Amino acid sequence: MRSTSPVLRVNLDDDEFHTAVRDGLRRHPRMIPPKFFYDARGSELFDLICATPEYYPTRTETGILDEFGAEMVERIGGSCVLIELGSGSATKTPLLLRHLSGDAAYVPIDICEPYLLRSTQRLGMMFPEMHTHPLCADYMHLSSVKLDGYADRRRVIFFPGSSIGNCTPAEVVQLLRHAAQLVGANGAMLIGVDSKKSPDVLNAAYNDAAGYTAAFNLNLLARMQRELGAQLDPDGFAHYAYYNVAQGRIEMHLVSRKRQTIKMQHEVFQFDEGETIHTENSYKYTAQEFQQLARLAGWHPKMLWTDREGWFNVHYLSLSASEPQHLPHQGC
Ligand code: AVI
Repeated sequence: MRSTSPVLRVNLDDDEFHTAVRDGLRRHPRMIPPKFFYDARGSELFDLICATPEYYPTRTETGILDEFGAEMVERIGGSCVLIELGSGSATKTPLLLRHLSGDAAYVPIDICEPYLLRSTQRLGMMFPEMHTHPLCADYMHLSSVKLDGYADRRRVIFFPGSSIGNCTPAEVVQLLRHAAQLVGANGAMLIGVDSKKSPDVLNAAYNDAAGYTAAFNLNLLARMQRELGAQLDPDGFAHYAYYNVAQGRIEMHLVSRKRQTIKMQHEVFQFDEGETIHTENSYKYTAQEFQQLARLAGWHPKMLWTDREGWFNVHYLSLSASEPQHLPHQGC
């Protein structure tokens, strides 16, 4: 019998968007963290980005999970509690869930409640035996997330999509440390990480011809208008994304097309023409670079699955040093 718990809300601060925008616009260079892209409209636009021909990470990781999902579940154990960080529309999750045992449990964690509800319902219909416990929470504050029950089961974090790339390397280590605390000594993690590759491929992925990435970036301004009453000219800013080779990251910015102001709750922010709001970093890592960060956080890299071109890696990390290690696996 299926059991789906109601959505639990944890660690969400309703005023956080306002504080982040105000503080981010006060500083120079200006910066707003990427987690604020994901209101309902932003989440929809992100799904559209994932389906574009230029945005290779989604289809590449999906291919890896499709081909090696059974092997991955052999490593993590079929009766585990699978905790998905940033589950969103959870389109890749069935590629693992279909190999889990009937008594496995699934804990999707996402910041966007409507998305969490929708994907939980869809997965509940696909896997009627599975126990699901959705958590509406910000995984950037994972230390405040506690899981009850299933004390006898192995806890495994599933963190696909290379969302880890939106953290700085220092934040990666911190997040992986908190993830280790959440799963406990016997825990494990499957994490998707986008690789370094040709700047042409990377630049195209963040500048799709259909304009969804631009709309996703600009939606942040629309969200500021809707939720914070910000007075601004949305056409006064342009989407700008480029691969910063030295930093090994895509940077997204909103560039001011003219001299203008944004007014928000009695505060006026002056922009020069060409001045930007830095809205996202998307770091790309070689397998070795990422494994090094994982080790700093106390994890043992045990296995790696990749595609034929080596564009994307799914790492299996364990907290147990004694678990056997395997060579990289290539496919798709
Ligand atoms: C969610 N995250 C991994 C995406 C990325 O590629 O950094 C977000 C994104 N931004 C623009 N396109 C996609």
